[in-house]
Amino acid sequence: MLKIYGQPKSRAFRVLWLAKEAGIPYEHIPVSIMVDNAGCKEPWYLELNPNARVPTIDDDGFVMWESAAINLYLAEKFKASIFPTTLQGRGRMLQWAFFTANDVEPPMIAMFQNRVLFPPEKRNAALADASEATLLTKLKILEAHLSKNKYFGGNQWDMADFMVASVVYTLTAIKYDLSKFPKFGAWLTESIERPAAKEARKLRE
Ligand SMILES: N[C@@H](CCC(=O)N[C@@H](CS)C(=O)NCC(=O)O)C(=O)O
Repeated sequence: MLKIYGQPKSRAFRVLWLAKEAGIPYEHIPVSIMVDNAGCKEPWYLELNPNARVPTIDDDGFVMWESAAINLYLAEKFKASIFPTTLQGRGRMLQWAFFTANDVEPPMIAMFQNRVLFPPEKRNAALADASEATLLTKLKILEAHLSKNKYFGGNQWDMADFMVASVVYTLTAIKYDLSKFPKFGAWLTESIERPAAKEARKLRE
């Protein structure tokens, strides 16, 4: 059976959501992070993921890490109904997946770390502000797309939407004000209210 490693309050959430979205049975091993003796630094875990980060999966002996790559692999392997059926659909999915990973996630996480996650004495306010400024330019691009298209996948919510939503979910977790991005805000609410997303979110409570 598929094993998913990583505590739910981490990027492992993205894989747990995908597993529920695609109806994949799995065993969850909630490897800890950012605590003394974190599981992700233990020798047995480093054998699976030398980068000492979560998530990692073990799919009947096939071990993989990097959340976006894992989700694209699992959605295709398990024939998730949201996986695009055309070459263009898959191209579009990859476009949004790479844009999200390369352009949206880094400033979002830097802002999150320096406003919320790090203890107050370790926060860098200037870095948080600069990261937010960059993030806003990327959110404008997402908003502009959704002003002309219902979804990132086109006419229906598909894996392109999943690859964006599973990352920008963090904005809802920190209750980030999205009022300047009404289309994006509405799309994100719709995304995280999907039954699979709700089930995965329960694991974080
Ligand atoms: N690009 C990686 C990033 C993984 C990552 O940074 N995970 C964090 C948790 S959200 C982690 O394991 N942190 C542990 C640490 O930094 O010690 C992915 O998407 O899987």
